[in-house]
Amino acid sequence: SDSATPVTPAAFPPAFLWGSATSAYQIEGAVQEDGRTPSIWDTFSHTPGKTAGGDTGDIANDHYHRYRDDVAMMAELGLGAYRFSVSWPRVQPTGRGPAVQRGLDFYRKLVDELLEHGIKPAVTLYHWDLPQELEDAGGWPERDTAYRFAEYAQIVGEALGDRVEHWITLNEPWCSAFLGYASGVHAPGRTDPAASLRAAHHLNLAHGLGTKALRSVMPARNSVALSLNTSVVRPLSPEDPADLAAARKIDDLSGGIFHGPILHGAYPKTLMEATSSLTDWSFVQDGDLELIHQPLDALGLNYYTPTLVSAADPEAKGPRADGHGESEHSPWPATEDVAFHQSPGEQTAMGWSVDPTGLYDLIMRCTREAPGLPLYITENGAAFDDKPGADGAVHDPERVAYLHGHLSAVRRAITDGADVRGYYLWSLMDNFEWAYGYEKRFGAVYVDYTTQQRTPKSSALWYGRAARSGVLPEPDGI
Ligand code: PNW
Repeated sequence: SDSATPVTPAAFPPAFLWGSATSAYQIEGAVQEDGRTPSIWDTFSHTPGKTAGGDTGDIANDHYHRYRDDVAMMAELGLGAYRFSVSWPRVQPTGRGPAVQRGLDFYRKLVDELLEHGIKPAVTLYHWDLPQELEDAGGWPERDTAYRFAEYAQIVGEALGDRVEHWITLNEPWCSAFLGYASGVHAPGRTDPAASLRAAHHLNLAHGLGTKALRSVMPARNSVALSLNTSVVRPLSPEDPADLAAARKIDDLSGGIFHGPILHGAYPKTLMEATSSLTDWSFVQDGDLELIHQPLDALGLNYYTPTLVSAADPEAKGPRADGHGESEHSPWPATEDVAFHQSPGEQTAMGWSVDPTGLYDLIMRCTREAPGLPLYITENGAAFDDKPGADGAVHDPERVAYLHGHLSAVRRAITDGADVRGYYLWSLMDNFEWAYGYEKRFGAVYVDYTTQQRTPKSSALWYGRAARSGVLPEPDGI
Protein backbone atom coordinates (compact mmCIF):
# COMPACT_ATOMS: atom_id res chain seq x y z
CA SER A 1 0.00 0.00 0.00
CA ASP A 2 1.04 3.63 -0.48
CA SER A 3 2.73 4.57 2.78
CA ALA A 4 1.75 8.24 2.34
CA THR A 5 -1.97 7.41 2.51
CA PRO A 6 -3.35 7.04 6.03
CA VAL A 7 -5.00 3.65 6.31
CA THR A 8 -7.11 2.03 8.98
CA PRO A 9 -4.53 0.33 11.18
CA ALA A 10 -4.63 -3.39 10.54
CA ALA A 11 -5.63 -5.62 13.41
CA PHE A 12 -3.14 -8.05 14.88
CA PRO A 13 -3.94 -11.78 14.59
CA PRO A 14 -6.75 -12.72 17.03
CA ALA A 15 -4.54 -15.16 18.96
CA PHE A 16 -1.69 -12.63 19.34
CA LEU A 17 -0.48 -12.49 22.96
CA TRP A 18 -0.34 -9.01 24.49
CA GLY A 19 1.83 -9.38 27.53
CA SER A 20 4.31 -7.71 29.82
CA ALA A 21 7.50 -9.09 31.34
CA THR A 22 9.49 -8.94 34.57
CA SER A 23 12.19 -11.02 36.25
CA ALA A 24 12.49 -12.42 39.76
CA TYR A 25 15.45 -10.47 41.13
CA GLN A 26 14.21 -7.21 39.64
CA ILE A 27 10.84 -7.23 41.43
CA GLU A 28 10.44 -9.87 44.15
CA GLY A 29 12.42 -8.68 47.16
CA ALA A 30 11.99 -11.04 50.15
CA VAL A 31 15.50 -12.28 49.55
CA GLN A 32 15.78 -14.14 52.83
CA GLU A 33 12.30 -15.59 53.01
CA ASP A 34 11.14 -19.19 52.83
CA GLY A 35 14.59 -20.67 52.54
CA ARG A 36 15.92 -18.54 49.70
CA THR A 37 19.70 -18.16 49.68
CA PRO A 38 21.84 -15.55 47.89
CA SER A 39 22.20 -15.58 44.15
CA ILE A 40 25.13 -13.98 42.33
CA TRP A 41 23.03 -10.81 42.05
CA ASP A 42 22.63 -10.54 45.85
CA THR A 43 26.39 -10.85 46.24
CA PHE A 44 27.12 -8.44 43.39
CA SER A 45 24.62 -5.74 44.36
CA HIS A 46 25.92 -5.83 47.95
CA THR A 47 29.49 -5.31 46.74
CA PRO A 48 30.34 -1.58 47.01
CA GLY A 49 30.61 0.19 43.68
CA LYS A 50 28.78 -2.36 41.56
CA THR A 51 25.34 -0.74 41.26
CA ALA A 52 24.20 2.88 41.02
CA GLY A 53 23.65 4.27 44.51
CA GLY A 54 24.48 0.87 45.99
CA ASP A 55 20.95 -0.25 45.13
CA THR A 56 20.07 -3.90 45.77
CA GLY A 57 17.07 -6.14 45.14
CA ASP A 58 16.55 -6.75 48.88
CA ILE A 59 13.09 -5.21 48.77
CA ALA A 60 12.69 -4.22 45.11
CA ASN A 61 8.95 -4.01 44.32
CA ASP A 62 8.04 -6.32 47.21
CA HIS A 63 6.23 -8.37 44.60
CA TYR A 64 6.72 -11.53 46.67
CA HIS A 65 4.11 -10.13 49.05
CA ARG A 66 2.08 -8.08 46.58
CA TYR A 67 1.73 -10.50 43.68
CA ARG A 68 -2.06 -10.72 44.05
CA ASP A 69 -2.45 -6.95 43.63
CA ASP A 70 0.02 -6.95 40.76
CA VAL A 71 -1.93 -9.64 38.92
CA ALA A 72 -5.20 -7.79 39.51
CA MET A 73 -3.56 -4.67 38.09
CA MET A 74 -2.52 -6.53 34.92
CA ALA A 75 -6.06 -7.82 34.50
CA GLU A 76 -7.51 -4.36 35.00
CA LEU A 77 -5.19 -2.97 32.33
CA GLY A 78 -6.40 -5.69 29.96
CA LEU A 79 -3.14 -7.60 29.50
CA GLY A 80 -3.48 -11.18 28.28
CA ALA A 81 -0.08 -12.66 29.08
CA TYR A 82 2.69 -12.31 31.64
CA ARG A 83 6.31 -13.41 31.41
CA PHE A 84 8.03 -13.80 34.78
CA SER A 85 11.08 -15.69 35.95
CA VAL A 86 11.63 -18.24 38.69
CA SER A 87 14.36 -17.52 41.23
CA TRP A 88 16.62 -20.58 41.19
CA PRO A 89 17.87 -20.08 44.80
CA ARG A 90 14.25 -20.03 46.05
CA VAL A 91 13.73 -23.47 44.55
CA GLN A 92 17.17 -25.00 45.09
CA PRO A 93 19.07 -22.91 47.66
CA THR A 94 22.39 -24.64 47.06
CA GLY A 95 21.82 -25.05 43.34
CA ARG A 96 21.49 -28.79 43.72
CA GLY A 97 19.42 -31.45 45.39
CA PRO A 98 15.77 -31.52 46.45
CA ALA A 99 13.45 -28.56 45.99
CA VAL A 100 12.21 -26.26 48.74
CA GLN A 101 8.45 -26.63 48.72
CA ARG A 102 7.71 -23.09 49.97
CA GLY A 103 9.76 -21.66 47.14
CA LEU A 104 7.83 -23.62 44.53
CA ASP A 105 4.54 -22.76 46.26
CA PHE A 106 5.05 -19.06 45.58
CA TYR A 107 5.18 -19.67 41.83
CA ARG A 108 2.27 -22.12 41.97
CA LYS A 109 0.14 -19.46 43.68
CA LEU A 110 1.28 -16.81 41.22
CA VAL A 111 0.36 -19.02 38.27
CA ASP A 112 -3.03 -19.88 39.76
CA GLU A 113 -3.74 -16.20 40.30
CA LEU A 114 -2.82 -15.42 36.69
CA LEU A 115 -4.97 -18.22 35.31
CA GLU A 116 -7.92 -17.13 37.45
CA HIS A 117 -7.63 -13.69 35.85
CA GLY A 118 -7.41 -15.13 32.35
CA ILE A 119 -3.73 -14.18 31.94
CA LYS A 120 -1.43 -16.66 30.17
CA PRO A 121 1.76 -17.27 32.16
CA ALA A 122 5.14 -17.66 30.44
CA VAL A 123 7.91 -18.92 32.70
CA THR A 124 11.57 -18.00 32.27
CA LEU A 125 13.71 -20.46 34.20
CA TYR A 126 16.92 -18.44 34.27
CA HIS A 127 16.98 -14.66 34.31
CA TRP A 128 20.52 -14.28 35.69
CA ASP A 129 20.14 -15.25 39.37
CA LEU A 130 22.54 -18.18 39.66
CA PRO A 131 22.71 -19.63 43.19
CA GLN A 132 25.91 -18.23 44.71
CA GLU A 133 27.08 -21.74 45.66
CA LEU A 134 27.22 -22.67 41.98
CA GLU A 135 29.29 -19.58 41.19
CA ASP A 136 31.61 -20.54 44.05
CA ALA A 137 32.00 -23.90 42.30
CA GLY A 138 33.04 -22.12 39.08
CA GLY A 139 29.81 -20.67 37.67
CA TRP A 140 28.95 -20.78 33.96
CA PRO A 141 32.55 -21.26 32.77
CA GLU A 142 32.29 -24.63 34.58
CA ARG A 143 30.55 -27.42 32.63
CA ASP A 144 28.78 -28.87 35.65
CA THR A 145 26.60 -25.74 35.93
CA ALA A 146 24.74 -26.84 32.77
CA TYR A 147 23.84 -30.17 34.40
CA ARG A 148 22.73 -28.40 37.55
CA PHE A 149 20.45 -26.20 35.41
CA ALA A 150 18.86 -29.27 33.81
CA GLU A 151 18.07 -30.67 37.25
CA TYR A 152 16.50 -27.38 38.29
CA ALA A 153 14.52 -27.19 35.03
CA GLN A 154 13.10 -30.64 35.66
CA ILE A 155 11.98 -29.65 39.17
CA VAL A 156 10.16 -26.54 37.97
CA GLY A 157 8.75 -28.36 34.92
CA GLU A 158 7.31 -31.02 37.19
CA ALA A 159 5.79 -28.45 39.52
CA LEU A 160 4.24 -26.10 36.92
CA GLY A 161 4.13 -28.05 33.65
CA ASP A 162 0.47 -28.95 34.08
CA ARG A 163 -0.64 -25.30 34.11
CA VAL A 164 2.01 -23.31 32.25
CA GLU A 165 2.16 -23.75 28.47
CA HIS A 166 4.94 -21.30 27.59
CA TRP A 167 8.49 -22.02 28.76
CA ILE A 168 11.73 -20.10 28.24
CA THR A 169 14.91 -21.81 29.39
CA LEU A 170 17.33 -18.86 29.42
CA ASN A 171 16.98 -15.10 29.18
CA GLU A 172 19.68 -13.39 27.14
CA PRO A 173 22.59 -15.79 27.60
CA TRP A 174 24.73 -13.10 25.89
CA CYS A 175 24.36 -10.92 28.99
CA SER A 176 25.08 -13.82 31.36
CA ALA A 177 28.26 -14.77 29.50
CA PHE A 178 29.70 -11.44 28.38
CA LEU A 179 28.43 -8.84 30.86
CA GLY A 180 28.90 -11.36 33.67
CA TYR A 181 32.31 -12.84 32.78
CA ALA A 182 33.99 -10.46 30.28
CA SER A 183 33.09 -6.81 31.02
CA GLY A 184 32.02 -7.58 34.57
CA VAL A 185 29.25 -4.96 34.73
CA HIS A 186 26.81 -7.73 35.67
CA ALA A 187 27.11 -10.46 38.30
CA PRO A 188 29.36 -12.24 39.04
CA GLY A 189 31.54 -9.35 37.80
CA ARG A 190 34.43 -11.35 36.39
CA THR A 191 36.63 -9.95 33.59
CA ASP A 192 38.06 -13.00 31.85
CA PRO A 193 37.27 -13.10 28.10
CA ALA A 194 38.35 -16.74 27.68
CA ALA A 195 36.06 -17.75 30.56
CA SER A 196 33.18 -15.81 28.98
CA LEU A 197 33.38 -17.97 25.83
CA ARG A 198 33.29 -21.13 27.94
CA ALA A 199 30.32 -19.63 29.78
CA ALA A 200 28.50 -19.06 26.48
CA HIS A 201 28.95 -22.69 25.48
CA HIS A 202 27.81 -23.98 28.85
CA LEU A 203 24.75 -21.73 28.68
CA ASN A 204 23.97 -23.27 25.28
CA LEU A 205 24.47 -26.70 26.79
CA ALA A 206 22.21 -25.75 29.70
CA HIS A 207 19.53 -24.76 27.20
CA GLY A 208 19.85 -28.13 25.45
CA LEU A 209 19.91 -30.23 28.62
CA GLY A 210 17.18 -28.10 30.18
CA THR A 211 14.92 -28.45 27.14
CA LYS A 212 15.35 -32.23 27.25
CA ALA A 213 14.60 -32.29 30.98
CA LEU A 214 11.47 -30.14 30.54
CA ARG A 215 10.16 -32.36 27.74
CA SER A 216 10.69 -35.46 29.87
CA VAL A 217 8.32 -34.22 32.56
CA MET A 218 5.85 -31.92 30.77
CA PRO A 219 2.84 -32.49 28.54
CA ALA A 220 3.87 -32.49 24.87
CA ARG A 221 1.53 -29.55 24.14
CA ASN A 222 3.78 -27.14 26.04
CA SER A 223 6.13 -24.87 24.14
CA VAL A 224 9.84 -24.59 24.99
CA ALA A 225 11.83 -21.59 23.77
CA LEU A 226 14.67 -19.32 24.81
CA SER A 227 15.06 -15.55 24.70
CA LEU A 228 18.03 -14.07 22.87
CA ASN A 229 19.13 -10.45 22.60
CA THR A 230 20.80 -10.85 19.23
CA SER A 231 22.23 -7.47 18.25
CA VAL A 232 20.97 -5.75 15.15
CA VAL A 233 24.42 -4.82 13.90
CA ARG A 234 24.88 -1.99 11.43
CA PRO A 235 28.17 -1.09 9.72
CA LEU A 236 28.98 2.62 9.84
CA SER A 237 29.82 2.61 6.11
CA PRO A 238 27.95 -0.25 4.45
CA GLU A 239 30.24 0.09 1.43
CA ASP A 240 33.46 -0.31 3.41
CA PRO A 241 34.64 -3.96 3.56
CA ALA A 242 36.50 -3.30 6.83
CA ASP A 243 33.32 -1.99 8.47
CA LEU A 244 31.39 -4.97 7.12
CA ALA A 245 33.99 -7.30 8.62
CA ALA A 246 33.63 -5.52 11.96
CA ALA A 247 29.85 -5.91 11.80
CA ARG A 248 30.25 -9.58 10.95
CA LYS A 249 32.45 -10.09 14.03
CA ILE A 250 29.90 -8.53 16.35
CA ASP A 251 27.07 -10.43 14.71
CA ASP A 252 28.96 -13.69 15.35
CA LEU A 253 29.60 -12.78 18.99
CA SER A 254 26.03 -11.73 19.75
CA GLY A 255 23.95 -13.82 17.34
CA GLY A 256 25.96 -16.61 15.73
CA ILE A 257 27.35 -17.88 19.01
CA PHE A 258 23.78 -18.81 20.00
CA HIS A 259 21.90 -19.11 16.68
CA GLY A 260 24.71 -21.30 15.29
CA PRO A 261 24.55 -24.22 17.71
CA ILE A 262 20.86 -23.85 18.63
CA LEU A 263 19.35 -23.34 15.17
CA HIS A 264 21.98 -24.93 12.91
CA GLY A 265 24.00 -27.36 15.04
CA ALA A 266 27.42 -25.67 14.73
CA TYR A 267 29.39 -22.64 15.88
CA PRO A 268 30.22 -20.26 13.00
CA LYS A 269 33.72 -20.94 11.63
CA THR A 270 34.35 -17.19 11.51
CA LEU A 271 33.60 -16.95 15.26
CA MET A 272 35.96 -19.78 16.14
CA GLU A 273 38.73 -18.25 14.03
CA ALA A 274 38.24 -14.73 15.38
CA THR A 275 38.53 -15.97 18.99
CA SER A 276 41.36 -18.48 18.44
CA SER A 277 43.83 -16.33 20.39
CA LEU A 278 41.66 -16.89 23.49
CA THR A 279 40.53 -20.49 23.16
CA ASP A 280 40.73 -23.57 20.95
CA TRP A 281 37.05 -24.35 21.73
CA SER A 282 38.04 -27.78 23.08
CA PHE A 283 35.37 -27.33 25.77
CA VAL A 284 32.83 -28.32 23.07
CA GLN A 285 32.59 -32.07 23.71
CA ASP A 286 31.29 -34.87 21.50
CA GLY A 287 27.51 -34.85 21.50
CA ASP A 288 27.15 -31.29 22.82
CA LEU A 289 26.04 -29.83 19.51
CA GLU A 290 23.38 -32.51 19.00
CA LEU A 291 22.00 -31.75 22.46
CA ILE A 292 21.97 -28.01 21.84
CA HIS A 293 20.53 -28.36 18.35
CA GLN A 294 17.22 -30.01 19.17
CA PRO A 295 13.77 -28.95 18.08
CA LEU A 296 12.65 -25.65 19.52
CA ASP A 297 8.97 -24.70 19.64
CA ALA A 298 9.55 -20.96 19.39
CA LEU A 299 12.23 -18.30 19.63
CA GLY A 300 12.01 -15.28 21.93
CA LEU A 301 13.56 -12.02 20.71
CA ASN A 302 14.51 -9.20 23.08
CA TYR A 303 15.13 -5.92 21.30
CA TYR A 304 15.86 -2.39 22.50
CA THR A 305 18.25 -0.63 20.09
CA PRO A 306 20.63 -1.41 17.22
CA THR A 307 24.44 -1.59 17.41
CA LEU A 308 26.50 0.64 15.11
CA VAL A 309 30.10 -0.43 14.43
CA SER A 310 33.10 0.30 12.26
CA ALA A 311 36.63 -0.99 11.87
CA ALA A 312 39.07 0.48 14.38
CA ASP A 313 42.79 0.81 14.79
CA PRO A 314 43.56 -1.83 17.46
CA GLU A 315 46.39 0.37 18.79
CA ALA A 316 44.03 3.27 19.52
CA LYS A 317 43.20 2.65 23.17
CA GLY A 318 40.50 4.44 25.09
CA PRO A 319 36.93 4.02 26.27
CA ARG A 320 34.63 2.41 23.73
CA ALA A 321 31.08 3.72 23.75
CA ASP A 322 29.18 0.51 23.14
CA GLY A 323 26.16 1.23 25.34
CA HIS A 324 26.78 -1.77 27.55
CA GLY A 325 27.68 -0.03 30.77
CA GLU A 326 30.91 1.43 32.03
CA SER A 327 33.86 -0.88 32.17
CA GLU A 328 37.42 -0.76 30.90
CA HIS A 329 36.85 -4.37 29.91
CA SER A 330 34.92 -5.05 26.74
CA PRO A 331 32.01 -7.51 26.66
CA TRP A 332 33.17 -8.44 23.13
CA PRO A 333 36.16 -10.83 23.28
CA ALA A 334 38.90 -10.42 20.67
CA THR A 335 37.45 -7.32 19.00
CA GLU A 336 40.23 -4.76 19.51
CA ASP A 337 39.76 -3.91 15.83
CA VAL A 338 36.08 -2.92 16.23
CA ALA A 339 34.80 0.53 17.22
CA PHE A 340 31.29 1.20 18.56
CA HIS A 341 29.30 4.33 17.74
CA GLN A 342 26.24 6.09 19.05
CA SER A 343 23.33 5.37 16.70
CA PRO A 344 21.56 8.45 15.37
CA GLY A 345 18.14 9.64 16.48
CA GLU A 346 16.23 10.17 19.69
CA GLN A 347 17.70 8.54 22.81
CA THR A 348 16.09 6.95 25.83
CA ALA A 349 17.29 7.48 29.41
CA MET A 350 19.71 4.58 28.83
CA GLY A 351 21.30 6.52 25.96
CA TRP A 352 19.91 3.88 23.60
CA SER A 353 18.64 5.22 20.25
CA VAL A 354 15.00 4.69 19.32
CA ASP A 355 14.91 2.62 16.11
CA PRO A 356 11.82 0.50 15.38
CA THR A 357 13.27 -0.53 12.00
CA GLY A 358 15.84 -2.53 13.96
CA LEU A 359 13.05 -4.67 15.41
CA TYR A 360 11.58 -5.22 11.95
CA ASP A 361 15.03 -6.20 10.62
CA LEU A 362 15.61 -8.60 13.54
CA ILE A 363 12.26 -10.34 13.03
CA MET A 364 12.82 -10.71 9.29
CA ARG A 365 16.36 -11.99 9.80
CA CYS A 366 15.11 -14.70 12.17
CA THR A 367 12.25 -15.52 9.81
CA ARG A 368 14.76 -16.12 7.01
CA GLU A 369 17.18 -17.96 9.27
CA ALA A 370 14.65 -20.29 10.89
CA PRO A 371 11.71 -20.65 8.50
CA GLY A 372 8.55 -21.87 10.19
CA LEU A 373 9.77 -21.21 13.73
CA PRO A 374 7.20 -19.16 15.68
CA LEU A 375 8.63 -15.96 17.13
CA TYR A 376 7.74 -13.98 20.23
CA ILE A 377 9.01 -10.55 21.16
CA THR A 378 9.82 -11.49 24.75
CA GLU A 379 11.13 -8.01 25.63
CA ASN A 380 10.86 -4.55 24.15
CA GLY A 381 10.51 -1.21 25.86
CA ALA A 382 12.35 1.87 27.02
CA ALA A 383 13.45 3.83 30.08
CA PHE A 384 12.50 7.50 30.28
CA ASP A 385 12.68 10.04 33.10
CA ASP A 386 9.12 9.57 34.29
CA LYS A 387 7.79 11.72 37.12
CA PRO A 388 4.32 11.99 38.60
CA GLY A 389 2.61 15.31 37.88
CA ALA A 390 0.87 17.49 40.47
CA ASP A 391 -2.28 15.38 40.03
CA GLY A 392 -0.31 12.18 40.66
CA ALA A 393 -0.70 10.99 37.07
CA VAL A 394 2.38 9.93 35.10
CA HIS A 395 2.43 11.04 31.49
CA ASP A 396 5.01 9.32 29.30
CA PRO A 397 4.30 10.26 25.70
CA GLU A 398 7.84 9.18 24.71
CA ARG A 399 7.10 5.62 25.83
CA VAL A 400 3.72 5.62 24.06
CA ALA A 401 5.53 6.71 20.87
CA TYR A 402 8.22 4.06 21.41
CA LEU A 403 5.63 1.30 21.84
CA HIS A 404 3.53 2.51 18.93
CA GLY A 405 6.59 2.57 16.68
CA HIS A 406 7.86 -0.85 17.68
CA LEU A 407 4.46 -2.57 17.63
CA SER A 408 3.90 -1.07 14.17
CA ALA A 409 7.20 -2.66 13.13
CA VAL A 410 5.96 -6.01 14.47
CA ARG A 411 2.70 -5.57 12.58
CA ARG A 412 4.59 -4.80 9.36
CA ALA A 413 6.77 -7.91 9.82
CA ILE A 414 3.64 -10.04 10.23
CA THR A 415 2.24 -8.55 7.02
CA ASP A 416 5.53 -9.44 5.33
CA GLY A 417 5.22 -13.08 6.36
CA ALA A 418 6.79 -13.31 9.82
CA ASP A 419 5.10 -15.63 12.32
CA VAL A 420 5.16 -13.40 15.40
CA ARG A 421 2.77 -14.81 18.01
CA GLY A 422 3.07 -12.31 20.82
CA TYR A 423 4.73 -9.29 22.42
CA TYR A 424 5.83 -8.82 26.02
CA LEU A 425 6.43 -5.22 26.99
CA TRP A 426 9.50 -4.71 29.18
CA SER A 427 8.46 -4.01 31.75
CA LEU A 428 5.13 -4.30 33.54
CA MET A 429 6.41 -1.88 36.18
CA ASP A 430 9.52 0.08 37.10
CA ASN A 431 12.01 -2.20 38.80
CA PHE A 432 15.64 -2.89 39.76
CA GLU A 433 17.49 -2.16 36.52
CA TRP A 434 20.60 -4.22 37.36
CA ALA A 435 23.78 -2.10 37.51
CA TYR A 436 21.64 1.06 37.16
CA GLY A 437 19.58 0.25 40.23
CA TYR A 438 16.21 1.99 40.57
CA GLU A 439 17.41 5.05 38.66
CA LYS A 440 16.19 3.79 35.30
CA ARG A 441 12.44 3.30 34.91
CA PHE A 442 11.35 0.81 32.24
CA GLY A 443 7.83 0.31 33.59
CA ALA A 444 4.47 0.92 31.94
CA VAL A 445 3.42 1.27 35.58
CA TYR A 446 5.17 3.78 37.85
CA VAL A 447 6.42 2.54 41.22
CA ASP A 448 6.90 4.81 44.24
CA TYR A 449 9.59 2.90 46.13
CA THR A 450 8.78 4.61 49.44
CA THR A 451 5.14 3.56 49.52
CA GLN A 452 5.27 0.73 46.94
CA GLN A 453 2.29 2.41 45.30
CA ARG A 454 1.76 1.44 41.66
CA THR A 455 0.44 4.05 39.20
CA PRO A 456 -0.22 3.09 35.59
CA LYS A 457 1.50 5.57 33.27
CA SER A 458 -0.25 6.80 30.09
CA SER A 459 1.65 4.07 28.23
CA ALA A 460 0.05 1.33 30.36
CA LEU A 461 -3.41 2.67 29.50
CA TRP A 462 -2.47 2.98 25.83
CA TYR A 463 -1.03 -0.54 25.74
CA GLY A 464 -4.05 -1.94 27.56
CA ARG A 465 -6.30 -0.47 24.87
CA ALA A 466 -4.15 -2.08 22.19
CA ALA A 467 -4.32 -5.40 24.03
CA ARG A 468 -8.11 -5.28 24.42
CA SER A 469 -8.83 -4.30 20.82
CA GLY A 470 -5.99 -5.96 18.90
CA VAL A 471 -5.47 -2.65 17.09
CA LEU A 472 -2.89 0.03 17.90
CA PRO A 473 -4.57 3.25 19.06
CA GLU A 474 -3.12 6.49 17.72
CA PRO A 475 -0.17 7.47 19.93
CA ASP A 476 -1.82 10.74 20.93
CA GLY A 477 -5.15 9.04 21.66
CA ILE A 478 -4.54 8.93 25.42
C1 PNW B 1 17.57 -6.87 29.44
N1 PNW B 1 23.16 -4.64 27.21
O1 PNW B 1 18.80 -6.49 29.95
C2 PNW B 1 17.04 -7.80 30.50
O2 PNW B 1 16.52 -9.02 30.04
C3 PNW B 1 16.15 -7.13 31.48
O3 PNW B 1 16.20 -7.81 32.69
C4 PNW B 1 16.52 -5.67 31.59
O4 PNW B 1 15.86 -5.02 32.63
C5 PNW B 1 16.20 -5.04 30.23
O5 PNW B 1 16.85 -5.71 29.19
C6 PNW B 1 16.54 -3.56 30.14
O6 PNW B 1 17.92 -3.34 30.24
C7 PNW B 1 19.83 -6.01 29.20
O7 PNW B 1 24.00 -3.97 27.84
C8 PNW B 1 20.84 -5.36 29.90
O8 PNW B 1 23.25 -4.90 26.01
C9 PNW B 1 21.94 -4.90 29.24
C10 PNW B 1 22.02 -5.09 27.87
C11 PNW B 1 21.02 -5.75 27.16
C12 PNW B 1 19.91 -6.18 27.85
